[in-house]
Amino acid sequence: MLVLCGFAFSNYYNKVKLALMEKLIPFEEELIWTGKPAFEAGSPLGKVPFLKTPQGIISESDVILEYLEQQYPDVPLIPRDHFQAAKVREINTYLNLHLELSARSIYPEAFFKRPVSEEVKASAQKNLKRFIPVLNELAAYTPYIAGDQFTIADCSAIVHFPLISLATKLIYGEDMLAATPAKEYSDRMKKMPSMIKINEDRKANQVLLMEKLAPKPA
Ligand SMILES: N[C@@H](CCC(=O)N[C@@H](CS)C(=O)NCC(=O)O)C(=O)O
Repeated sequence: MLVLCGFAFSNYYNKVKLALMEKLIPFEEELIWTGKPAFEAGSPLGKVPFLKTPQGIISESDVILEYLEQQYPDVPLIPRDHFQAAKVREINTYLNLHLELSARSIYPEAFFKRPVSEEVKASAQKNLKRFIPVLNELAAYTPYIAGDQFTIADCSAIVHFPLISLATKLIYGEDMLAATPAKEYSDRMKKMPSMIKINEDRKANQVLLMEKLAPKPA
């Protein structure tokens, strides 16, 4: 049995969880926090998610998705056509490497009351202003982000967009995705049965995470 390790508040964890659920792959979940616990459990950088397989551990969400695709081909999340497959991977890369990673630098202040510098905020805003229109050019939303098939790019978009929206709203006073098709797409996709379950689990885990991060009484 596969074991998805990490915690349900993490968007990267939920990206893999969504792929597992949509591919109808049986799996278990193990709550492991980042840093020392994840490192000691076998994640090379102490990051989550990581996947325990009968053959060993795999880290990095995109690598895990590629493994699932090869090992469990029955419900494909990457088109068979090589060009279409590359276009899906292209959108997926823009979502993770450009959009989410830019927005990630403002999460400490947006979500965890840990101030970030004005330079970091300005740099993230500049990057997002550049990358969001590019994503709009690449994305189809017909009805899925890369076309008529649900793909690994949807697994990224569905979990990243709400965080990017909320973080930019909190830090810049403006949801930078509000005027783009990502908004309507996010509203639609959160009604998927798998996403309803993932969001319930996320909210329950948020309570645990906030308890864990709360300052301990002296
Ligand atoms: N490139 C990684 C990113 C995963 C990631 O950043 N996970 C966060 C939690 S959402 C984490 O582990 N943060 C702790 C750290 O960066 O040390 C992936 O795709 O799996």
